[in-house]
Amino acid sequence: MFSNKEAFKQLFQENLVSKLGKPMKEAHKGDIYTVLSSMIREYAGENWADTNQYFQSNQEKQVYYFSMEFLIGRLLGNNLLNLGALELVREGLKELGWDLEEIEEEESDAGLGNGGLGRLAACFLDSLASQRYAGHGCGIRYRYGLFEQKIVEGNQVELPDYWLRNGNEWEVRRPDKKVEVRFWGNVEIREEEKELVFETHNYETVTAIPYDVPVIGYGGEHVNTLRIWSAESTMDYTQISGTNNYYKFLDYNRSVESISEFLYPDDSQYEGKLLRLKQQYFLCSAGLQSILRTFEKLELNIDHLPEKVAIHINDTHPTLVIPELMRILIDVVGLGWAQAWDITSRTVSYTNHTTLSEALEKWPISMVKELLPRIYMIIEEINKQFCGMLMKKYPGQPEIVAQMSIIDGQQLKMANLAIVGSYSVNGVAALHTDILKKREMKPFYNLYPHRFNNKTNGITHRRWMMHANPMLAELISETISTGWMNDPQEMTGILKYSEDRGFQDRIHTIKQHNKLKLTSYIHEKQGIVVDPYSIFDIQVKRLHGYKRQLMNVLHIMYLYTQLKQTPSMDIIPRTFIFGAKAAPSYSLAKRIIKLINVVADQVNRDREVNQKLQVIFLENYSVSIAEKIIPAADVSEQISTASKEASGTGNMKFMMNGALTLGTMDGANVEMHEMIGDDNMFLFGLRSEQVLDYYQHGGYAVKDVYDNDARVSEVMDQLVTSGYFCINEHEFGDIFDSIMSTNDEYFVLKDFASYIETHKKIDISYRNSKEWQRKSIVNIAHSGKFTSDYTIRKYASEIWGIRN
Ligand code: 26V
Repeated sequence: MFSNKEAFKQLFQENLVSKLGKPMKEAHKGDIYTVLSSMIREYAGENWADTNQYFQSNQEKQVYYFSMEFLIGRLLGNNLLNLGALELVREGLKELGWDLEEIEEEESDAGLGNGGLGRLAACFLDSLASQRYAGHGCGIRYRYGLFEQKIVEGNQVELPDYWLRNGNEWEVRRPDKKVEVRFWGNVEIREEEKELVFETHNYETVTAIPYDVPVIGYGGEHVNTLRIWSAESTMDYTQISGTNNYYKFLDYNRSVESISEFLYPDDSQYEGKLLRLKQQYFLCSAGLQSILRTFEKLELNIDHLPEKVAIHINDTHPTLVIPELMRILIDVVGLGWAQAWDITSRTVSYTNHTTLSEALEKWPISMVKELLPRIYMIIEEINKQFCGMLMKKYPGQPEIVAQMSIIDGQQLKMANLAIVGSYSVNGVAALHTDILKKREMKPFYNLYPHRFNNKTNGITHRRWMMHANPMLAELISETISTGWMNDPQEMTGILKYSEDRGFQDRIHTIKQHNKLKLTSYIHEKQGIVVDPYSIFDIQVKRLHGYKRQLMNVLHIMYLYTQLKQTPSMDIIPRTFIFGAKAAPSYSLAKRIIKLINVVADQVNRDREVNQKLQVIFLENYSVSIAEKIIPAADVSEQISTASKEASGTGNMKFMMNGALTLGTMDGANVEMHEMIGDDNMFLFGLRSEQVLDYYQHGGYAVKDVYDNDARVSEVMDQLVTSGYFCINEHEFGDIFDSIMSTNDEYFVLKDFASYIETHKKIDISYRNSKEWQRKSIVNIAHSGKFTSDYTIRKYASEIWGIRN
């Protein structure tokens, strides 16, 4: 992009002056970041326009990926990488006296997501653009991302994450592309020329303004769009009647703008729930209107919509695209029901990301009816026709109809609506899809077997290897040349060096380098000196019961107790590292964070054990922190209760960076195991069929395990009595009870013995460095199968019908 380093330096200094009016000697890091990123964005602008022009003139089919979350993280480094300008800019800046890595730290993470589902959407955008597919993101521009986590006296405290504080260099506000979204009102039904006409009156209008972020593909030529919508009021205060209209006007503005204020507002109260529903409809309606505008430019009959547009919904949150598309086709375009339904259900496809019942969305009918009266009528009609068909198909089996109905008593079941209105339903790993077909969605699978398919998740190797672990990327390129960057499955080429001492040593050296780097980060952030030669055993992910961070910390308590009893115990020093945010209303999850911090404090201060055992809880886990942690991991903890983790994507990031997985046969771990075998990962615990069988029979007898395994009872008792830990009497009684009185819903104690034994195997295995490196190489080599490039190719050919 810049012809050479000198040209870059020259241009950069000119931009500094023209954009900020500053000479180099007065600039600070933030200025350098601002100028550099705006230059990159402007540069990408040309290819962005060309890409759009190309789509338009070729009438290319476009995919729109609707998601409430896009956890894109920082963009500067990745954009430079994809533009092929990373090294040149690094060198140029260095000569101007700046360190690129430090400049990258100036960017705030776009935390427009919560966890795996949002990060997957971001990896998909990168893979779509990098493989030159016409695929765009459609989301909400939340003013506040997921909260910023502080740990105060061991407890999680949530602060607002105002990621836009210093502006956002990557986005372009496009007021010319605004659309209107309507809420509330009442529907009037008239007959006109023997057709029913539906007209909503007394609605409230919200203006949706799009902000476009270029998604720069690898190579820099292909640039797609992430379009995020912001809610604004367009009313001026003279339009509000009555006295005090100025204050009413302010209130009104605030209520409109609140739609795009927060990601996942607290929905424990009615108001919060309503706001979430508003957000979902806002995204769906704004996104659809803008898609249809683009489609109109093709001047094709509306029948052609499914040939030119694919709409994908990332979990059920954007399911309202189905009735909204119906509404537009019927009320605006003027189609009849059957034709509208045919078009809609050939345009929309749906991914399910979880089987946890609490995450399966249901909305109170009364709320939907009031907020979206016309949409509710359409949903009712979809359901009426669907149930009518079911009754014919399953005569005398009303229980099947009841189970599959979209409207269930006073609730709207979003997954049911999503399945009925889509032509494709996919799970995110083979096991997960299997569970959907055989259990959670069985009646739907029986009805529509061809709709169901699997698409195992993947991650972008550009961010998670090339950018996060440049030394490893360099070593791979040196060894097998650079072809793997475009085709990551070529990484299997390093397999033949897995026994090569020289190669193993270099893998080891790189890991050590990354560990040292993480060590200094931890020191800088938390003031703790970590032993860089210890095993880095890492669990980073959202905090949830099923992910079993609790089992991990109970095991640490077990190890600590053992070391106190036998200080000379021979173990390889281990550093356990956690990073996790708990949902603000999930109190047990927050208590587990507290427990980890209490244990960490004591272990780290205890000079008798801290040479062998250390525990770190890293504050505010985020994409950019993940990029620092993952390349430094020796052991990747993927220890969910089998059957509960739909796929996991952290597991893949660790594998790609050479960590060995300690995991259950859950989610995509199963497929990792298929690739690399028992020898190259550490599996333990119940299998999913066993877990599901237990669930069917009311669980297992937790008391028996507690009574019969001293390792279990000893650790559990220390939650509520002062044993080796300075834990007050009953201090963690709530955690104790959460296991003992829920019959250990997540099988923490049932799997505990097997977890301990497997940790011992890790200790033994790590002693043989040659063997460890060999395993690590095998993991890296096979990680190409788990790239989002591969996954996206499958979506493209098997679901969306698009070519690159
Ligand atoms: C649920 C909720 C519940 C209330 C608070 C906000 C919120 C936000 C999202 C969700 C749905 C969570 C679904 C999800 O993130 N699933 C994860 O998706 C990953 C990508 O497919 C997958 O790797 C993980 O295994 C799966 O847990």
